[in-house]
Amino acid sequence: MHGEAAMASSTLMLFFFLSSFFTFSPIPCLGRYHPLDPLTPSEFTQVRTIVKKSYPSSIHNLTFQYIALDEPDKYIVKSWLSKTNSKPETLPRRALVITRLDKHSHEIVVDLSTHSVVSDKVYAGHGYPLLTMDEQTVASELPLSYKPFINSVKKRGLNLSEVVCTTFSVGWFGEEHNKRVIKILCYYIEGTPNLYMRPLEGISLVVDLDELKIAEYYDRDRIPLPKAQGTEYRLSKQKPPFGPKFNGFTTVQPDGPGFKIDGHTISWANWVFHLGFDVRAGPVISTASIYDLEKATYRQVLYRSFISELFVPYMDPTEEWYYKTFFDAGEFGFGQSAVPLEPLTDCPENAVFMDAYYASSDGTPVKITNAFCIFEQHAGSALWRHTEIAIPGELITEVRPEVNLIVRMVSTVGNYDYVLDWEFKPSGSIKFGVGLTGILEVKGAPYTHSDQIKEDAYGTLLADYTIGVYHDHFLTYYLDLDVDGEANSFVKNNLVTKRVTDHSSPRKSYWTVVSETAKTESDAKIQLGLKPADLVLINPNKKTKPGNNIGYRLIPGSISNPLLSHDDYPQIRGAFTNYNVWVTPYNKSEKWAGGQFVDQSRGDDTLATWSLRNREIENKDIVLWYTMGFHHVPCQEDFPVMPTLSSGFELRPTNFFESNPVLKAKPPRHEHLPNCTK
Ligand SMILES: *[C@@H]1O[C@H](CO)[C@@H](O)[C@H](O)[C@H]1NC(C)=O
Ligand SMILES: *[C@@H]1O[C@H](CO)[C@@H](O)[C@H](O)[C@H]1NC(C)=O
Ligand SMILES: *[C@@H]1O[C@H](CO)[C@@H](O)[C@H](O)[C@H]1NC(C)=O
Ligand SMILES: [Cu+2]
Repeated sequence: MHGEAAMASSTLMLFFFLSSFFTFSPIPCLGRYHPLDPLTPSEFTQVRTIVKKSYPSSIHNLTFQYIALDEPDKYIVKSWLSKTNSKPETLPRRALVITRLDKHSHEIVVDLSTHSVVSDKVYAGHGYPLLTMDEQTVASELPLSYKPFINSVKKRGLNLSEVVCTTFSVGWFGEEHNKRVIKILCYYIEGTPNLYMRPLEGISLVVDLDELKIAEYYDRDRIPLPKAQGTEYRLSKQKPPFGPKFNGFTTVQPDGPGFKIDGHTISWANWVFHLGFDVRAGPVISTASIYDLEKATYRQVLYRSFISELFVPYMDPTEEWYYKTFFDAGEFGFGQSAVPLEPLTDCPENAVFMDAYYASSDGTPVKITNAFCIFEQHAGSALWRHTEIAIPGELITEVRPEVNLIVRMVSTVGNYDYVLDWEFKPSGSIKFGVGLTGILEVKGAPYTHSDQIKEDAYGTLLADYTIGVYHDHFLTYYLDLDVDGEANSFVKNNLVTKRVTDHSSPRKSYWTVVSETAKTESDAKIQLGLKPADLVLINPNKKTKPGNNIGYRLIPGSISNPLLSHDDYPQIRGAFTNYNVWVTPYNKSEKWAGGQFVDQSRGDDTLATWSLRNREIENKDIVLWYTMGFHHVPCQEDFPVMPTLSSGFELRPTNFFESNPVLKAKPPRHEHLPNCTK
């Protein structure tokens, strides 16, 4: 963590915290510790020691595929939060460890307070755990010392020292038996760092991950190598002309940052929430509550939210490409793929940064420096406004400036970069932003002009010998809302056209709201874009003074439904994208929409299969799952690196407050006078 907020001494922090306590009492958490804090480096080391004691390396082949906090039960977290002076030592601290142990997957629960293994189960189902960075690195270097591969490179007249290989999960296509393997494809970096644009198309390898040995090798086609020319993206290597040019810009916060970070708890304006990290999900936002000025108390909104899965199927069914149907969270780890943020470009100058940690495959902690940035964004837009011109002799203009708090992480999964934002608005909205940028995955093809393409090329010709292959990105968010309490219901407020038939009005039609409360899971499966409706999570046990249901509604973002057929293997594994919206009863072990073991999974442990139980969801602790999708038809502007494509969705209070919660928002102080007519 860097920046002013972090430099404050802990006494000073306590003072800040107490002062906010007195302004906004009662603040729902006070103190540095939180039961949902991610594992610390020393806790990772402890876990490693405890597991290695059971399985000494002299006798066992042991790798750690996933280590994370085994989150305490919700009631423990809630009861801890309700006490302002809980001691950290009263918190349960457990870790969930997934290992590969002598070619089996184990799920081990470790208790950190008793230094013991609580349970150890061999996983007998389909699929394999998260791929570690370490095994992928070793696997991708194997070809460089593999004779047949070296010969193939020579035969093409290429230099081995310019070859870089990377790893691709293999998926599942109906095979009865699968070993834990990974595909390796290689690229040429002569004259460019943009390896993805220069595939050695036609060469592929399969590596057995438990043996870390090459299991299969193919050199099938000879396709021209795309040129390095035009693929460079480093500014230092570009040649004139340059442009467009931008003038300098500063953000000044004369009163300092308006938020406080205490451990992993962030409080800002009327919000307080916890920011965690998971090697698989990346950012995890928990126990978000908003202060209600009228009720003079914090009210619960979101218990826990994270990106549960990201499904990215490519649309080329040919031998070299068909398997490319990635699950970026469950296979590659959205957290594991987090990259250090660049101050002043990834985040504005007023941002504060935070590090994150995960465990390497031998269990030692790995630090991601500046994995998160947290900043206030003065949007230069109106939070609300009105100009009143109807009153004779009087002109009223009231405008409140919009200020938001953003938590950002960037996850670079191989070629693609995902910019992930959690944006808190003082109006009570939480916006979930995603920006897609980075480099396309391209296929080498023997074309230099689209006229030469006679059959389906499965993509767009971007440059000589370079096809940007069609694909999708489906991001599935886990949203455990607890709207003003745990027991919630899911309501579809359908907007329905009514005909006026009795000549009571000159009008022939109007629309009205017909509400429908989802009783069971099947009532809540929704493909968006078909019927207009407000989708609201309400607390059926509470009402506003005028009698409306207290709620939060989902304002969807980019709406895309899967186009693969439902019996296609990737879609069976990615069946959780068949609907944009699902609601399930809260179950601590149902977190990963694609299943716990996603690599080579068979779709038997997904949100879609859990939901077949059709459980009751009315007036229960429920979880909302939302999938935001993008169909990506690559275009030339995406080459050689893609300008950010932004989208997002919003959770917005709906009859949650008695009236506009930012009516009395106090504008910030400004240092500079504006440049306008006075
Ligand atoms: C291979 O690399 C060496 C050293 O960088 C260079 O001298 C040689 O010309 C390269 N050969 C080819 C075929 O690019
Ligand atoms: C670990 O795996 C490697 C590769 O399969 C094998 O050669 C070695 O004997 C194994 N070690 C133990 C302790 O089982
Ligand atoms: C929670 O989910 C798991 C996995 O779907 C299931 O096996 C278990 O029975 C569920 N528990 C309850 C109480 O429904
Ligand atoms: Cu894309």
